Amino acid sequence: MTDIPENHPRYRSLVTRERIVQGMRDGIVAEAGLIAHGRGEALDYLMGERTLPEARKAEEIAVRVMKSADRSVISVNGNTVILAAREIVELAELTESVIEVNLFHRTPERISRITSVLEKVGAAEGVVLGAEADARIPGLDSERGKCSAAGIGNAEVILVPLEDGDRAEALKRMGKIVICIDLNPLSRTSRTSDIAIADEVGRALRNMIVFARENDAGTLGTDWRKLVEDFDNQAHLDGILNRIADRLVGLRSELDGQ
Ligand code: PTJ
Repeated sequence: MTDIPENHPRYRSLVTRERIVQGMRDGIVAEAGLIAHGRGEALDYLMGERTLPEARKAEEIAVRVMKSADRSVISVNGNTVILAAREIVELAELTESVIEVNLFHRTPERISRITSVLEKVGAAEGVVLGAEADARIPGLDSERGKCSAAGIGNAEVILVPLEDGDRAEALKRMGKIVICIDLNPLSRTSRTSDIAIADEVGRALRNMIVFARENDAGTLGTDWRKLVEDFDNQAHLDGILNRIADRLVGLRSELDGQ
């Protein structure tokens, strides 16, 4: 790996890039995952690389929904596991969610490598789903359509970090409640989801872990569906876009003043 000096102004970002690149060399991240990461970085930059208040709110509600639903699933792909494997395992424990590996660029080797990463950071052996592919998401012809009957097939609620829009739409058609983590507030995924968390995946999951630990109110029973119904995802995403627009105007003024 390239040696990055700790005093480099973009140290964290560069180290993260190195991890993603190494993940690709190790056969965990898809090649296209590098491009997806770059797009995410650009959007994160526009947000000021911090959790916006709207995203924090969405994270809190998402945790309450995941904790209260009977069958919630966290769907994992290559980028997610390289960026936040520990967080995935911890959030799954705290919300009693099942973890399922579901890949766009699916190969048995990648499924097995991603599963191993999760097991190395604490997932119990044999509990991570995905390899069996004994069910299908109707209307989704890509490899992402292959899923586990006991996981995504049976889920009430699915958390989908770094998603492509087709699957979010197909999951909605199946009647699932979809929560996405996607830095792009304009993406089809964000617009299709019931609850879109426009935040960096690692940051989002860490915030969600804090909420999950704090939220000892127990389950909300069937009321969690009301919580989802009352969440106005479009208005919420407009709020994120307004923050980005304000930041751009602020940055331009700063530069104009120099
Ligand atoms: O591992 P696989 O085979 O399932 O492939 C995964 C990728 C990511 C290649 C695949 O799902 C893909 O092509 O995704 P897209 O369509 O590029 O969408 C990824 C979305 O995630 C984009 O909207 C990015 O802005 C966003 N994104 C990228 N990095 C992050 C992110 N969102 C949150 N946190 C990030 N670190």
